[in-house]
Amino acid sequence: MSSATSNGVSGVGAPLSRNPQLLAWIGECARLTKPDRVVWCDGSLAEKEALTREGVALGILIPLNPQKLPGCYLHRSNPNDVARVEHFTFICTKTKDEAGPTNNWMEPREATRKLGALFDGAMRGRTMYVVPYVMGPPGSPMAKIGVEITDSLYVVLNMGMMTRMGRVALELLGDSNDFNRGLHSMLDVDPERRFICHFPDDNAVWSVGSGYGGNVLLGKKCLALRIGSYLGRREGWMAEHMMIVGVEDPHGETTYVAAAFPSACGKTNFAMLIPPRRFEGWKVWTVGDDICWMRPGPDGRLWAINPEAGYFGVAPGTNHATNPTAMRTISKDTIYTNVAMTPDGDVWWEGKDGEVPEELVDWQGRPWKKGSPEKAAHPNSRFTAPMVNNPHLSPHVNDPEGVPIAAIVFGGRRSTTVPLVVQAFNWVHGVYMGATLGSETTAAATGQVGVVRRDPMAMLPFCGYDMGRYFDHWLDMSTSIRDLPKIFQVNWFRKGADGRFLWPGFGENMRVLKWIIDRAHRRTGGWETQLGWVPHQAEFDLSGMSVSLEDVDEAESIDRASWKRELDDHEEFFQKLAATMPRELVLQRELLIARLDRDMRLKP
Ligand code: OXD
Ligand code: MN
Repeated sequence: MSSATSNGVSGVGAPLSRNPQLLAWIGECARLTKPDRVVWCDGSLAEKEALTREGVALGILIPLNPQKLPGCYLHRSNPNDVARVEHFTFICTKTKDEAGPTNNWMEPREATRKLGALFDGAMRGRTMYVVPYVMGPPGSPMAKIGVEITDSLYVVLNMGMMTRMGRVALELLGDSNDFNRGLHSMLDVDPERRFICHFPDDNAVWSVGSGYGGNVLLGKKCLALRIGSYLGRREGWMAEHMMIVGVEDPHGETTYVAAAFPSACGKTNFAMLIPPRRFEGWKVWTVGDDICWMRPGPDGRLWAINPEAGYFGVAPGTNHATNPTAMRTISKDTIYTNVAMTPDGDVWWEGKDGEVPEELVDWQGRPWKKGSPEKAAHPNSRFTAPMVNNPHLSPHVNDPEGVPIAAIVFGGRRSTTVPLVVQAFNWVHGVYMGATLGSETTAAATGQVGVVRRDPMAMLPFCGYDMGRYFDHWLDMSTSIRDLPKIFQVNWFRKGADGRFLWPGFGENMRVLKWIIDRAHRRTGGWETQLGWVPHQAEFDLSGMSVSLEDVDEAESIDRASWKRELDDHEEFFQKLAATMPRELVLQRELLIARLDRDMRLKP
């Protein structure tokens, strides 16, 4: 922090930068929001400690058991504010067409007027924190700078983990005007006065009325995806909702894979996969678990960075079997949001290891007893942890050039229809697979849970412009990448007629990953089916698995009747985007229909 008094945090901070545009904008925001004091965040450890002490004193943070969880705190959000609010999220481009039919649109002047009125005096009696941050490794040609102005101490502490925050950003920025301007106020956390507005033409975001991560950590979904995707199209790169892993084989060769899954489909688990015993000598390194920025490199390959520096993961279901790496990562210096607490100051959530405790304090701070019909932790409760805690963090996570991507994977949560793994015939077909990605909805966003919704490239809530044009950008990218990554579709969630999951998932997904890598390097065969290439039994390593071959076969099966229904659904979705839908994708659908009409042999 720029200046400190006895409690270590208060005082009107002297600016940490002389950048005239930055100072002018901060002045404007202060005149509008009228805070009692302005604090510039420098990203130091002393600042983090002081803010944490203040957070505890104010009841924003509850200290957890320091023996079990050193440096960890619990935060309880307002119960009306526990997930992203897609219906209050707007793209404010000059015309509605630019935002496209899948985004909410607000005319920029109207948005400025409406939110300006809400921001007026919003920080009276509060501190305005100035949070400069870098998305991506400092010095990377792909990195971007943002400054978030916020009245939430929780946001500052989270941004400190999720980004490279503080002086580093101001030094990189220097006198440049090229930074994202993010303004956030919690207001009174009223869902009726909650808006997240993106102004892609101005590289700006205004967020009011929420304190929930996805709505208020403006570097994440707002800058890295919505504004990022818009800038990516303009500047010839890609901002994607993908995790990135490096898979090292026993000879020390590492292959990088990027994978898009809709929210809460196990992307973080996949990014932290531990290979099963059969894969001795193999290692999976996490580069990123949520967001991936990619651009063509001079060598003709597609290079990727993780713009983030931490994990904002879903807690329920995380345990030592599903994600031992995450359990280690979140064992220290972690902020938990909306999980339950045990009497001895440990955390708990549905699907954590061990016995369900007899008594807990639930996510809303109420006493909870074992057997209660209500969930103790909110289904979208989260952990925020710095990536340096990850014991399997890729040694290349800070490489300015990023890592070269050999394969791109699209996955969704589908109990029927979509097979375990399929490789696209080519880039356009792969773009079709991504464009028609569907998933059963989860608790990461407000709304109905468990219905299939089309979520192209897992970007439906995050694409900052018209979706048809976004597909076009994907198709266009193929002209600037000489060595195109191979594209795959996976589904870990297929169920049998009896409702059982057919595939064990988690670490066993390594078997699918290995096939993907072998295919990407053209080292293994496969069967050509109507949907694409699928693993040949002989080339798909299933040894040492407890699952039956019949189940695997069923998980890979293609049912023509369900595919006919699926394709009707694709058509319905494409209709919504008809105005800008690239013709290649419409033709891909027709090709698929024609292939399905033919009796192709699926397996030997
Ligand atoms: C997330 C999400 O928080 O996708 O990553 O909702
Ligand atoms: Mn996400």
